[in-house]
Amino acid sequence: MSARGKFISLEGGEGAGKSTLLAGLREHMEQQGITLVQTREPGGTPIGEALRAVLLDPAQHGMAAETELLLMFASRAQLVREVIEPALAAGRWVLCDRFADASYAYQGAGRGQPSERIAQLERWACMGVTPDLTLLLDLPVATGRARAAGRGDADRIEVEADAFFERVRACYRARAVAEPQRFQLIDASQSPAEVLRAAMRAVGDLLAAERA
Ligand code: Z5A
Repeated sequence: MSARGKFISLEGGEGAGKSTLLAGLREHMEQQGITLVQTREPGGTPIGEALRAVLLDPAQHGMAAETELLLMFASRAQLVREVIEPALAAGRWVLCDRFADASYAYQGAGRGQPSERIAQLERWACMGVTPDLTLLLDLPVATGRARAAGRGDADRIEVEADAFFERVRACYRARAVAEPQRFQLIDASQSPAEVLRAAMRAVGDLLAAERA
């Protein structure tokens, strides 16, 4: 029987460079002989992608914070059961663009939902699945927003004010300080090549621990 796979999540604010990093990291990991499943949140399953469309649709501006939180966890519950847990159990590694930390940052710090409520949902929805490594791409809000601005229409969350994204950033950074074994904070204002190198170092450490 193959060993259980490892779970790596990518987090960060808008325009932090997660998609850019994912492409390079995936290639690097496959060169290391790692069989990989890449997915994203919200989304990653047919049900999750349908929920993502509702969650990010600017026309849904009346969405209550509670509804937003529950839909994020509905997508996550489906992703854990349909994709993440089966992949890990089969010995594959999972690379996920955002996971539960995003709910503490956006729905918790951003929208003001109590973190204990989020923790209860996490216990219920995630079946004990937590990332082995979380790569946090950290950069000033203004820099990330400027990068994302070139992309066209903002989604329902991207239209929030800078203060919302400052709270999101502060929450992510606090979580990284609270869990230094799991988080690797990467300065995302560096060049894409430097960000990739920092991520590869962190993945290399995980791989070395796995092979030891
Ligand atoms: N959300 C939530 O509220 N609660 C939750 O529980 C979850 C999510 C799971 C969708 O996320 C939204 O859902 C998100 C949080 C919320 N809303 N917001 N805001 P998403 O991850 O799909 O979308 P995103 O956060 O908006 O990601 P993004 O803006 O697409 O950013 P990115 O993937 O991190 O960046 P990128 O596309 O790689 O790069 C952006 C641009 O910068 C692009 O032109 C790149 O070429 C450029 N770039 C990238 N890296 C660099 C460097 N190093 N230097 C210079 N330029 C760079």
